Amino acid sequence: MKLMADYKNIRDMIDESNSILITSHYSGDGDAVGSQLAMFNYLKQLGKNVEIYDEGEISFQYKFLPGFSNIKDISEATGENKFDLAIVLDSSNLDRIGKVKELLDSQTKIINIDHHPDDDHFGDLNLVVQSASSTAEILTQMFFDIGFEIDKDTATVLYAAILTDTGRFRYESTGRRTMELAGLLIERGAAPRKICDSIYFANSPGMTRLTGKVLNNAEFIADGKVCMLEITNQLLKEYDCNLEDFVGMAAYTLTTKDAVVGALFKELPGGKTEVSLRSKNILNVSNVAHLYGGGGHCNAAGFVVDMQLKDIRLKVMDNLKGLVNASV
Ligand SMILES: [Mn+2]
Repeated sequence: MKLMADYKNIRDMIDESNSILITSHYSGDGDAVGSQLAMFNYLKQLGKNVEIYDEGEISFQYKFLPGFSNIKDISEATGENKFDLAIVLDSSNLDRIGKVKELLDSQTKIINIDHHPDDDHFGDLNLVVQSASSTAEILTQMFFDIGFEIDKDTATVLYAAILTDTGRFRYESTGRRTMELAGLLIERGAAPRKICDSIYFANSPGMTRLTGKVLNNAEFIADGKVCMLEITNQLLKEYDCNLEDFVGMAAYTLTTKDAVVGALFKELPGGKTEVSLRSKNILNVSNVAHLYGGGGHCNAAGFVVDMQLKDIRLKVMDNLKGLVNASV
């Protein structure tokens, strides 16, 4: 079986390494954070020297996760950081790990574990399972298959990662196996209510009010099939909020019955704009994200551009209209 062979090769590469780097895509999401922390626990249990370095702000939503303080920002790395092995999780290509790339040298072997359909197999070993809901699902399956004793903390971070990457067990990618593995994680101590509340029901009052403001300004086009939202710097200041607190906002673009495509525009410092795209059914928003150098999945994708919010908004509006019209 190919999976078992991959597991064995992964273990061999780990055994041959003294110093191991774990990383993921910049501005890590729940899957990135949970998968990294789970891998960290596994390698620690094997007695390895291991460090996690990431680039970019991580949402406050994940800071409650056990072991979160083990994730270091790339700015804290010194020239002395040398790694025999890098385990890159949930990142479809090496550019997406950002500046962490600078910690790799020609001697560093790379294990790539991912579930993105556009993964380009950049590793010396690639465990890419497109049918998996999340990278954490791949890891959970692996840990059970190889007999790694999953403790409560590891179960918690894996469960949180699967929960968030499936949109709370809602996306198409949620299969029977996803639920079975989540169930096994509950058996190992993951607490569904506590984890879900800590991630999704932990807004500050300012965030709740700002959410109301953003929703009040929703724009619907193409007979209500496309919904667009925006968060500007001015609004953030007014409500005393941080941009990274609004990772869940894109989901609101699809809460309306007829809306099948959504876009959330966030104003970034330095005249840049982050665009998050969402869709229902077979409408593929990753094609739109690719137009601007981004990536993602069929139903969830995104990109950052060096353009003012109002300018990129007009362009994306046309792209999304085209996407909806082509599907009629
Ligand atoms: Mn993922």
